[in-house]
Amino acid sequence: MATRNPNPLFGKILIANRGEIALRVQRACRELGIKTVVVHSEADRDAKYVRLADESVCIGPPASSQSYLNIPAIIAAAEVTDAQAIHPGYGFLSENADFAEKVERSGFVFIGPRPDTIRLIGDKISAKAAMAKAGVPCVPGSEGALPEDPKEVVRIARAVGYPVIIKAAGGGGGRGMRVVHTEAALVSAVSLTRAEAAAAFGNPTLYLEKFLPNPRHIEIQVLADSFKNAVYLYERDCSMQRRHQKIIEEAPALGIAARALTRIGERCAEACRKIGYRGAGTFEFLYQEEEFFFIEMNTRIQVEHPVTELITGIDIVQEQIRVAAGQKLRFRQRDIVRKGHAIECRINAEDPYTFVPSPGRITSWHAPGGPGIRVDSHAYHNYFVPPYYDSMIGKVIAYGDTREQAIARMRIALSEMVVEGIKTNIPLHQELLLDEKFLRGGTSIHYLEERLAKRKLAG
Ligand code: MV4
Repeated sequence: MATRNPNPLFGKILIANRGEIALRVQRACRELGIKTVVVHSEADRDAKYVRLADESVCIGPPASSQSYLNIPAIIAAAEVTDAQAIHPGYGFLSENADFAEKVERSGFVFIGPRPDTIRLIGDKISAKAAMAKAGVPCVPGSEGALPEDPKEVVRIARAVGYPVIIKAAGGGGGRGMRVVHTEAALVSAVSLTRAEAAAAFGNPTLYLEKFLPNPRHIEIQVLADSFKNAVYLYERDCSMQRRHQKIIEEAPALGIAARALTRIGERCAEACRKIGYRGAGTFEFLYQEEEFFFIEMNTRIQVEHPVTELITGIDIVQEQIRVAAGQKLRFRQRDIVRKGHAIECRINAEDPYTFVPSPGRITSWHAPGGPGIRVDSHAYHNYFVPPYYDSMIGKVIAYGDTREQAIARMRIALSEMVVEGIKTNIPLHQELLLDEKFLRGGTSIHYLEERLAKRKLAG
């Protein structure tokens, strides 16, 4: 006979991730009175968050392909520990529809959308078609996949108007894209991108969009339950990025009219209802000249979720767990009030000038604190940053009544923070927190890279 589960949510959740998000999910579970199982690789065996969990299971060697991406090992760990649900965190298997399906077929709850939804959204062409149909404004472009016939492709690009961008249906997050400025360059660019897409994603399907030269990256956080209730938790500005890696995120986004935000937020929530979305999700938009253009959606919890948590007071990870357990959303749109300003700096173990990863032992660690400061990190004094994974070792999030106060608190926090033994990007953050254009706000997705190019010349 199965053991009785007195928790109306879940008795035990398995966390199929590592690092700061494994700790973050663990904290949400603990607050909800849910026991945790952490799976880990041999490289993460000694991490403190692994010890903090109620149970831990080593699922393989350091290489992700053999541990954090090892579906049979993760499902076996859930079976032997008698977990009821699996939280995938971000990255790794979090947006893998086959994983979600296997989790559910094995009798566990996948904390995320239904596998079919992940599949629909994972294909960028079907995602865009679904969102356009649901009334979300999209970047103008090809209707569906690009045909094989080069003449047809030329006709489509002409109708859209140059410059255009060729994207892979299986891509996303900046992989498998190519900008084309002239008709003369189009056909060879398409065949090149098609070959790359086939090799990288096992899917040669492409689509085409009007290329927006200087947009901001604004995303809308949504939450939905299994009863077609959906709300939006406002926006985040994630334009400060390098090579598709965000480094600073904030909410609210500066200079966007409240009416425009309400309109786009409502469109996103309505789209969730229409496609029967469940869980937390993020609609990614390019924002240019007062207009939002949908590009893709993420079906996972995101790294930058804390900025939204701080301005709304909603614990997004706890809500993910609640709706996965079949509960109704506990609030309606009008209950969600946004207050103040939050900024997140991602702390990476890397050289702040060359961006070369800097794994190794942290010989000294002091986390900042004080009013309005939140630190989400699994690192500690003597922690060894393994070389096998992403270089992010934590996030500092500053909250204030105003953007100026949040920035001031972030500056103080980073000046207090001590990380020795490895290099970090804290000096880069400190530079940006004094940058005139950043302080003015509303910089585009290209700003950081342009600024870094100038720094190189000056340095
Ligand atoms: C675009 C674009 C301009 N026009 N699509 C890059 C990541 C992927 N999510 C979509 N991306 C882009 N799509 C059109 N039609 C520019 C980018 C882009 C970008 C977008 C968001 C954040 C950073 C970026 C950096 C370079 C290019």
